[in-house]
Amino acid sequence: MAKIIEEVSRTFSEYLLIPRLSRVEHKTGNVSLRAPVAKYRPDEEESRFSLNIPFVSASMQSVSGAEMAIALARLGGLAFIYCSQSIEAQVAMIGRVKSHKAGFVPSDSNLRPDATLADAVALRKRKGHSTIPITDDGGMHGVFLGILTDKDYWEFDDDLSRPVSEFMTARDNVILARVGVTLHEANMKLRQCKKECLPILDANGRLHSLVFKKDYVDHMSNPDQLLDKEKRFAVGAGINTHDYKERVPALVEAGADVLCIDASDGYSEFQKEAALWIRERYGSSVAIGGGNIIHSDAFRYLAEEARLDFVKVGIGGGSICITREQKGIGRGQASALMAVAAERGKYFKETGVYVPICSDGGLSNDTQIIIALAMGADFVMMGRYFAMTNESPTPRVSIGGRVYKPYWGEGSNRARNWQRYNQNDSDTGLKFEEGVDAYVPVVGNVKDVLDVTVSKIRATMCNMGSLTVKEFADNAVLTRISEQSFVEGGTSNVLSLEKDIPRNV
Ligand code: MZP
Repeated sequence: MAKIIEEVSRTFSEYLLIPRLSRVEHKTGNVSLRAPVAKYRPDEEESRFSLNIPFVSASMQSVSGAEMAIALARLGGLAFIYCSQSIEAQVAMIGRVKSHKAGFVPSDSNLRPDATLADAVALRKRKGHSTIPITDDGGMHGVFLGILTDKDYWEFDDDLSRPVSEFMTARDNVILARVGVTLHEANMKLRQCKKECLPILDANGRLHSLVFKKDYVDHMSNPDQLLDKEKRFAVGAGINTHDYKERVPALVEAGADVLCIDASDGYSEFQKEAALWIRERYGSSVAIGGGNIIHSDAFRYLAEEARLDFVKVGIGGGSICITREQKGIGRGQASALMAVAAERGKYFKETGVYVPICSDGGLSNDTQIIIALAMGADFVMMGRYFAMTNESPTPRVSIGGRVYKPYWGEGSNRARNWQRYNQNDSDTGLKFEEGVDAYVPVVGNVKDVLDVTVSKIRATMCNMGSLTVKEFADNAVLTRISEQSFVEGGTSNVLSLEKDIPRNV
């Protein structure tokens, strides 16, 4: 006979936090939002991979492209570039993130000296780089002859058919450094010489890389940036259980730092097979997550048998998701998260291994993010939240005088990501939709919205007498609220300027 879980399935909005004693050290500036992603033994080591803020963007076509990944890594979070595209296209996006900023950047916009100014203008427009090294063969490691920037020519006045050699600053007049110089030394040279870009040459005069002042400025103004060992932005990649044997090697080669098996229901042998295959080949060099799950047995399975680094929680709660309606599977996100967090706690006591949990989907405001962290999520994955920002990969559309962006589920006919829903090999194609095609209002840049969310989390953590995300979850005392106390939490007996008073009054 079917087993019924007596406890009602609950959502985040049914809970509030009770403040704990705030001590003098509980100031927002002292709060750390670092969050582990890879499992670890807290008594002996640090997590192999941690976020500087507990946010990752969903592996979705309408959310996580290269621009989102760059914006999030700059702030300390991580994007999971979607896998519902060809391996080549996904690898190219990872490549764009990895080449975006690094201490020593291999130049991918170069020309031969006999190329024309028109070629330089076209290259600048195509790649977006205004600094173009001129090398003997036009290659990124050719013999360095000079440098051309957009300050060296006037696009609408100069004769575009002239060779770039006539406009470039020739090698003898360029400030250079040799391979072996440290990043600090290179930056100091830029400062001393009041330059924007420093070409680094090898012993044979070949171009090795470029160091930019703007990267240093960017680094200093975003101290939480999430970087890999080579000081490139960190990036995650979604994978599926169908083509991982081809996709994963290409993604790892391209520099993906974290992989996540993207499946609507992750309690499966397909997921275990994929995870173990990757682990066998790459050991612990790349962090591997999986899911999604909503109960304790599934956590055990993925942590113990599939040996995943982190586990994602949530089925059917996503803003564009209709899985609960279509298939009758799912669980209130708060109940799912608490069940998995409790099992994670037991697993930790038994083994000493802490497996991070990500709460994925259904977070529709900052309060819910805060409650998710309090209930034991180490970090949260969001789709809608990021789809609304300028950096999501979709075009802006004006509807009725307001600006929106399209946002669609991976299980919609538009995305046709059948690999996320049918994990077995024989079953291909999307037979029915589990997601919808929708619009969301545009709210601004990722930085603008995250700054506000982060400020609220820091403030709440101080109210809860906590300085780390882990302490916050350990200290959290939550209360269930009635519908009436929910109403009480809003404004009462006043006229709201936004809702109640017509604009022309
Ligand atoms: P949300 O942040 O928009 O509420 O939810 C995003 C999450 O919904 C994703 O991370 C993913 O787990 C899930 N998702 C993506 N597509 C669908 C679908 O088409 C979906 N049903 O449920």
